[in-house]
Amino acid sequence: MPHILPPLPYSFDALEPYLDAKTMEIHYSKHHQTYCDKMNDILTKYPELAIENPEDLIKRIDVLPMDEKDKKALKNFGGGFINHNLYWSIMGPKKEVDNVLVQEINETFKSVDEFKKIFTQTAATHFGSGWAWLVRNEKGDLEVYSLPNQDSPLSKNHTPIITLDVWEHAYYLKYQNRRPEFIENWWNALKMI
Ligand code: MN3
Repeated sequence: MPHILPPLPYSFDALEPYLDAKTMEIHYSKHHQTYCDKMNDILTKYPELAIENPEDLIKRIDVLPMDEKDKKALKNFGGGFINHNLYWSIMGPKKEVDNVLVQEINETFKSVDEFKKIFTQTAATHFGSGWAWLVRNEKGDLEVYSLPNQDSPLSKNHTPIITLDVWEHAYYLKYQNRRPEFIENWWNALKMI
């Protein structure tokens, strides 16, 4: 069965003025849809993998029994599919603060503000296309880093918690080259902290 995009959990304009409706519409219905379609195209050659959860495929991408070219494409398009699913799900027009996460952030980074500073710096200075991540690493600790392209922390055996898309398509229409301004505004759209 081909995979389909989960519905966006809010309207395109729900995150205005931080993320504008036009960017949201193009990002979800063009960029994200394309990742989904291209992932499905690759998986038609591998019916035994196509029935699996894409997260599980990305977790063991390095050892999947696939042609190397297809594997690289699945890493990009399957990664793009799951990364955007997470991205839409952690944002919302209303704060739904996760107090357990906030407490753990306080313990790990001293304060939410200090965490935001580190994450913002990581996202702002990532060179080129990619994502900034807050993950739980293999030791169970919180960690912040960025990854290029559509790479997923799942492939490092880490669990993604918060992520920010810093591909230009995520902000260019509204913010042009002002990635730091986009990031500062984006914190208002993140619902859990
Ligand atoms: Mn994107």
